[in-house]
Parts: sequence; C-alpha cells; structure tokens
Amino acid sequence: MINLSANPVKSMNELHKHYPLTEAQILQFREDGFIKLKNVFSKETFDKYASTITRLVHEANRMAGLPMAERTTYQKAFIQIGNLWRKDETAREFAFSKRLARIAAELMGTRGTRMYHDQALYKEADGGFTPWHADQQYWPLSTAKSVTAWVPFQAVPIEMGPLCFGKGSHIKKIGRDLAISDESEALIRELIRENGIMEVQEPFDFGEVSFHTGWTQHRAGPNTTGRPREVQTIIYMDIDMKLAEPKNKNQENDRNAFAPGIEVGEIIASEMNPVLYMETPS
Ligand SMILES: O=C(O)CCC(=O)C(=O)O
Repeated sequence: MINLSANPVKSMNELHKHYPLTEAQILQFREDGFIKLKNVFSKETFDKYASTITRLVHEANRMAGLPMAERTTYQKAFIQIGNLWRKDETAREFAFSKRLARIAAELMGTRGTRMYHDQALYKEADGGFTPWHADQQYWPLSTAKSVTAWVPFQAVPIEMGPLCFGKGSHIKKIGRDLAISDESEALIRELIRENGIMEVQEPFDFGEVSFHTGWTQHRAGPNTTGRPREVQTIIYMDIDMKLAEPKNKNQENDRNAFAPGIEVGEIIASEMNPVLYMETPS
C-alpha cells in the first residue's frame, strides 16, 4: 500500500543533510556527557522509517505473551532488538543517516564514525524502569570515543520513560563495572547522590534526539501512558577505534557479535562496522 503521507524526497534529504552544531553545544556535550537536540527529524522522515522498524521489532519480539509480572527487571524495561540494519533495507537506510553520523563525529571530535551496532528499545505500554548503567561496561573499546543516538519516534513525556542522564557522570568514573540490574540501579543511584551529580530527566519533543557517551550514567523511568515508547538507537564509535581486551563476559559477547575476526589492538573494521561518516579533507 502506498503511504500518501510520506514524502520520500524530503525525508531522504533530511536523513543525510548537515545538522549544524554550535561550538557551545559541542563543549556542553563534552562537559555533560550528553546533549538533547531539537528538530533533528520531522514527521516525513518518521513516516518513512518508523513503521518498518516497529514491524521488525514485533516480528523478533521473544517477550510477547510473557506477563510483566513474570519478567526480570531487564525484560520489563524494553523489547530490545539489535542489528536491524542487517535485516531490512529500510532499517539500513535509517541507520546510515549521515545527519546522525556526522553529529556523532562532531560531538566526539573524530574524523569519522563507524557503526558499532543499532538496536531498537521499545518500552511497552506498561513497561518498567531502565536501571542506571553506563553502556561501555558492555563494549570492548580502546577509548571513550563512542556515542549513542537515542531517537524516539514520538514525543516522550515524563510518564513514558524518557532517557535520564547523570550530568558529568562520564568524567567521575563511577559504577563502571556494573551491568544493567537491580544492583546497578541501587548502587549507581547512591554514587550519583554521593558525588553530587545532577539527574537530568526532561520530556522529549517530537523530532528531538539525544546523544550520550559510552561512559555517561543513564536510566529511564517506567512507561505508564498505556502507549508504547518507540525508540531506535544507533551506536557510533570513532572511525579509528581499536579493539580492547574484553574485561568481562558482556564484552566477550560483544566482541563476537560486533567485531568478528578482529584481533585485540586492531581497528574495529569488520563487516559489522561500516563507515557511516567521514570528514572530507578541506
Ligand atoms: O531506552 C532506554 O530505556 C534505555 C536506553 C539506553 O540505555 C541506551 O540507549 O543506552
């Protein structure tokens, strides 16, 4: 069926068009460990891509039918479906957005970005909270030059569980060895309080996208709206990122999944890590 509301030319242009950042925004990101940017995408773009991503999420959802009361905290937090860019041409087009990849490079201060992976994080209508954690606990990366774009396909009011960030927590080096769990929620909450870190939890407007570093502590509240919180994320790394010796089981798993055939110390340039943006020399 033809989607009459979709405007393929506008959405394609927007997906790849430069989104200018100010110096102040880049500095703010580096100090705070996150930034929220308004009007990154419009309805035309989401009309083109969101329904495909939602369909892929539902097709792959292994939690369907399992009541919330019988799930773990992690399972209650979201339906998590990764590598959509490998499964579908439309999802791939979205993940290859030059607009997002260039923002990521400029925030990190790198000459380009590679894909680490993409993953949809759909918080169901009655989904639970996402515990405090820092993503890089899971990632065998040699530097901190990694960033996640968190792209909600609708506005996210507080009651829907927008991402909440520990401002400057990436610099404090707290709670870095804790995987997502009830334990990470309790211990990191305490560390955030002890270190006087400000929690920034704000609603997201339609089209607003956040970027956070791999070491920024973050969480999300439960979804009490009765509507799903549909979010696609794309995780970028420095184009020159090297593989570090995995420090835990999660990092071993990630190495196998997202850096197949790469030796420790080599640039992570497997078939799973296409270049998504590269600066053109001036
Ligand atoms: O969407 C969520 O609830 C959590 C997202 C998250 O942890 C991430 O994107 O790194």
